Amino acid sequence: MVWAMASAEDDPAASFKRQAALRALDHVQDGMVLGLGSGSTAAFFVAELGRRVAAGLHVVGVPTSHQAEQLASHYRVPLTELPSRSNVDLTVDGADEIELGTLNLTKGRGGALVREKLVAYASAQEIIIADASKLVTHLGERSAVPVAVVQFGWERTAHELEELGCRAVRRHGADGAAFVSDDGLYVLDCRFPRIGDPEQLATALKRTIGVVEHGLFLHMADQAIVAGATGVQLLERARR
Ligand code: A5P
Repeated sequence: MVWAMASAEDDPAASFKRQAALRALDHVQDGMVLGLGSGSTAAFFVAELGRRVAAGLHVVGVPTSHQAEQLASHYRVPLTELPSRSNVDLTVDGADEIELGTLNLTKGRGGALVREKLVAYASAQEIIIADASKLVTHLGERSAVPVAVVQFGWERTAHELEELGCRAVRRHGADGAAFVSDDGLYVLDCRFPRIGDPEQLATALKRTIGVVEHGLFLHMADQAIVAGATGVQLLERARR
């Protein structure tokens, strides 16, 4: 199944998502290896990329999920594996929260956080595309932190995570069954009342046995293209 493309009619934010995605195409150059993000905003990017490939642009994509892979194939964007040594030139992906200033992110509402982080980490440049509702002052304001865990012993892992101060809820799909990621993992949505120190939390999450990866993406985004009622803005990560 190909990722359902939202229209402005059924998603009021869809036109903003599309505007941000189209602006990201300005950063694509012939010959690039591109990380292809997952989610409804990244889907607009992949669709437009496909049109440009059909018009003669030469790029090769590294998909961050089965859905991104299917969508890219649908639009005939050539694909490759994540390179073992060289970098991905540029990744364009969505996010659930973008912290103003740092451009730290929460990601993973679509459950693709493990591959998204692998590709982001391998990328020379990461651009996040989003509608303005994703901007936050502090991570955790609007989203839980998704945490991908192995299925075995997940309730014990959830308990360990709750010891860090959150409520950890196993994600379910629309059919009511437990959601299982592309890599066969459960996702626990961890709602923290407040994330005071994202670095410390990221370290604690990573240290928890049973956790494969978490949805805090710290110091990974270089730029964010954010579209809203006042137009499209390019945000740069504040360097420390
Ligand atoms: C996928 O796992 C996520 O990280 C998405 O990138 C994120 O949820 C943004 O999705 P939308 O563009 O659909 O809001």
